[in-house]
Amino acid sequence: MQQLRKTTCNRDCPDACSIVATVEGGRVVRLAGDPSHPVTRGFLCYRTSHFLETQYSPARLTTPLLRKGGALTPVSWDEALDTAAERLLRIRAESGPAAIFHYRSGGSLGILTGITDAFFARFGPVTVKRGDICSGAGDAAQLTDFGEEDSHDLADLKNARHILLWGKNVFTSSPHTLPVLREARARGAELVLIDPVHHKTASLCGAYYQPRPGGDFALAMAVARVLFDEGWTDPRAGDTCDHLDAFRALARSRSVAAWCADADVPEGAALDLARRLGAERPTAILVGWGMGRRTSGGAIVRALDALSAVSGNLGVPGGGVSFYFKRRGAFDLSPFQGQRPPPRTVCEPLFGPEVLRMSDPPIRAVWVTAGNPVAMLPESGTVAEALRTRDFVVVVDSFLTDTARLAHLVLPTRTLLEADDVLGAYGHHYLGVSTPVVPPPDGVKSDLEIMQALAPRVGLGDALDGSVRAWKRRVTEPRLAPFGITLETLEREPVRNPLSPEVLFADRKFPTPTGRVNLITEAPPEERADPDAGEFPLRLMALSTERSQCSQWARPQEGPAVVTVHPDAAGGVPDGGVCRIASRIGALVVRLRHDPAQRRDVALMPKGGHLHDGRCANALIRARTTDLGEGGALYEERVRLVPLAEAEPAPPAP
Ligand SMILES: Nc1nc2c(c(=O)[nH]1)N[C@H]1C(S)=C(S)[C@@H](COP(=O)(O)OP(=O)(O)OC[C@H]3O[C@@H](n4cnc5c(=O)[nH]c(N)nc54)[C@H](O)[C@@H]3O)O[C@H]1N2
Ligand SMILES: Nc1nc2c(c(=O)[nH]1)N[C@H]1C(S)=C(S)[C@@H](COP(=O)(O)OP(=O)(O)OC[C@H]3O[C@@H](n4cnc5c(=O)[nH]c(N)nc54)[C@H](O)[C@@H]3O)O[C@H]1N2
Ligand code: SF4
Ligand SMILES: [Mo]
Repeated sequence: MQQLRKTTCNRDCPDACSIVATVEGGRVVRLAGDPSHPVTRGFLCYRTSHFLETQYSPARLTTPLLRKGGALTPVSWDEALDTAAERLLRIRAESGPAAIFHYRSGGSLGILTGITDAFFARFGPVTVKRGDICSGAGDAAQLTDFGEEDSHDLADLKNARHILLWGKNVFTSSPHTLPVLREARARGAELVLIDPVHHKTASLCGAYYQPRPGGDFALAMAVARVLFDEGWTDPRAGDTCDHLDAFRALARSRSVAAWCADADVPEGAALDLARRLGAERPTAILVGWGMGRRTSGGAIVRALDALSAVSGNLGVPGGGVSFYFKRRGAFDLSPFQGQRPPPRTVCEPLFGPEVLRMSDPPIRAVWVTAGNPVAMLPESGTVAEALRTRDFVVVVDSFLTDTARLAHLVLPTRTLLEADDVLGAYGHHYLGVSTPVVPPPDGVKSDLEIMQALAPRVGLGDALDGSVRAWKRRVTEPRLAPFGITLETLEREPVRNPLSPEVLFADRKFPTPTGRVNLITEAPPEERADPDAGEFPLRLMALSTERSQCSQWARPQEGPAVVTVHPDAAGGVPDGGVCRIASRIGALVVRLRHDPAQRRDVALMPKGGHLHDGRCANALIRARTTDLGEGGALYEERVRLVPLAEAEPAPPAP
């Protein structure tokens, strides 16, 4: 007999879909989107539609693995947890808790994954990460400008006359925004894409501008200059914004033509965007997450914040500059926080170099929760070296990832279909509950179960005890009960987070120190003539692909990774040909694809390729931070293509 069971997708994705699983004889046989969910609307993305191959993959880990005599060897949970407890206690006793680094990433956005934070806050506090590889620069930009970070309701897009998709690939990275954009367009809204990379989203838009990578700051200044020169700014901007004069002076420090030349767009682009923002508002700016991942990423997002503010699009229906939906806003995270601050932090994008460098005490143990830093953090070779040289590395995952391969202990955990958790979304305001649609295989535990089993072994007693339902209640009900929302309500139907307004800043109050918008007043440092530009003419942009969730591919990958360039940038390598792509720090053999719609100064590659099979873009990318928020400047690395015949010998495997 077939049964339909619902859960919420916990992947690091803006959409947090409601999934309907068809279960037959204890096995999931079909996955579909929930037609009754207002955002999911009955469809799933490629990667989750194809998840059953992963769920039932023979590569799935179902027993703990402990390194013995060099090899990872299956052991019982008792042996695994006793070993973990003994090693962590010994390292803490010998070197102090700062010698232990707990690294948690976004493999599950379930709120209860935070239980690992609770464990290490009590066991230590230990060293934790700071900054954010994903959205550090954009988060810091919005908090600096507005004092708060959230977005207009997705449905508010229907009130917009223009929607600017600024550095955003909705087809790939947030497919459930698409129906809303299509509806807005059907009601007359005009859509514009601004992205150095040509992608399918351009087909949805009436206008498309293709600036140089990072040219957005200059383009935004050109737009601001037109707004001021044409008198299209909001007369109230002086009341709501600090530093209006300095911002105006910055925009006027160069001509529109000079700014546009810097951005590498026609002057008409600035006039067109200014008209939409100023003369024909309301205009919503949807800021993509990718744009912040560059050296000047913080300044770029701050410039867009300023454009929205001075043009009168803040706080009005159909306006706003939406970057991130406050996905944790409905939850009480205090049970995961410790009494004392962590003794020190590792900057996430600099994971490899910092872990190697830290002393007094050195990092001796690393515990990895829901992340694959070897594949996903820049300078993969250095991250791998940092892990390979620690005394004790624990990785909790469902698969033997590039990171798990380097561990001393691998603990098998649940997949998204077995998750038992609550979550919010960063692309809309609905809350969801994950409920296992099938039980996990024997021998597999959730992060909650692992930490609850480890706590008494390290002297934490019952500090983390409680059933998963009790934990779900503990995090949801403090903030939601006042609105009459219980766990049962969330389990019954999609509930919109009542704490997030439909229109952000409608009261024109900003929780900054002055209560006003903090406009940017300085340009990011001029990009000096890049000494590498001659030797490495292309900027490598390793971007999301619909075929995978970061390093979690829907299907196993074979052969060289595909790199896409403009035919003029191919250096004579034919479409479909194999060549080498080289940066200052590494090289990979790749298959080239020609695309005349791309700029001549970029090389595109999927993010998330695995290091052990030579497909990992991060093996080429140096660990560098953004101007604000300690994000990763992931899209700045310069590369060149080298035909195989004249290629230098392959660099040693990392
Ligand atoms: N299929 C799939 N979906 C995913 C993911 C995945 O791996 N696969 N990853 C998920 C994750 S982790 C996140 S954070 C989210 C968001 O994931 P992201 O991949 O960050 O998605 P976007 O917001 O579309 O941002 C990417 C876009 O930013 C553009 N961009 C980069 N640099 C610049 C620039 O200098 N200027 C401008 N104007 N644009 C620029 C890129 O060309 C690209 O089109 O999506 C999630 N969704
Ligand atoms: N070059 C380049 N690098 C990038 C990016 C880029 O655009 N270009 N994008 C960056 C971005 S936006 C992000 S967010 C990061 C993402 O980096 P990561 O968060 O490291 O990404 P994933 O590869 O998805 O790794 C998550 C792991 O968690 C595991 N997992 C899933 N569910 C659970 C669970 O419940 N518990 C535990 N313990 N594990 C679980 C999965 O099996 C998977 O191996 O990568 C960044 N890296
Ligand atoms: S990964 Fe994103 S789009 Fe795909 S099912 Fe999950 S939440 Fe939906
Ligand atoms: Mo991300």
